[in-house]
Amino acid sequence: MRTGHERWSRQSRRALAVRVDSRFDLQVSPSAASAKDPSLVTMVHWTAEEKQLITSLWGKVNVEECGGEALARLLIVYPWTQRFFSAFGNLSSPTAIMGNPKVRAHGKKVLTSFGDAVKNLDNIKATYAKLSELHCNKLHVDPENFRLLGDILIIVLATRFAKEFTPACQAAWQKLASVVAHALAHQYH
Ligand code: HEG
Repeated sequence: MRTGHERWSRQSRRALAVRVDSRFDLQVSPSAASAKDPSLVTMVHWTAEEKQLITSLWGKVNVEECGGEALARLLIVYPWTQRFFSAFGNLSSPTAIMGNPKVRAHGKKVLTSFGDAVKNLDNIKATYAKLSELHCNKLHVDPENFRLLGDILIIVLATRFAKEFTPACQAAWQKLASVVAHALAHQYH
């Protein structure tokens, strides 16, 4: 009889393999076929299970609480990201950041926008075309920060929804975060 831990590690190794595969898929360079149809370069396939895992968890997410927490944690753990938010007032300590209403409001905005990906899983690149342009050309946000925020969001969700956050759910969300980061980085050259 396998222990719970062993079972979990087996599942999580499988989940990790899926995650690595999906990242690999996203990084394919343009081939002859995709040169004819550029949309093929970033075409992402979602299984019915992945879609279900993503949408059912999303239905429970409070965008203000989770978005506020994710953005606050980004600003705390990776303090260089604070430079984009100099107009947000007091960011002088973790407590100040966690209690800053502008951080919370912006986190809500960001996570609400993340919800557009959930609603448009088959069309994420087009969904973020304008935002990518904004983050690239106007805000000059390093795209690495999209990946960092995605990872933090997964930690927030995994902590708040510990029961539902199975390895398969984790893998589906990791893939989604990766696709969103990729779509937002699309306008960068
Ligand atoms: Mg960005 C504005 C979404 C990551 C820095 N971000 C916005 C807006 C949206 C958005 C919807 C408002 C756009 C508008 O006013 O038209 N951001 C968004 C998503 C993600 C993301 C979906 C990643 C999942 N943003 C992100 C990161 C940083 C950042 C990682 C910086 C570390 N965003 C940023 C800044 C603004 C926005 C500085 C403008 C804030 C303002 O001045 O109101």
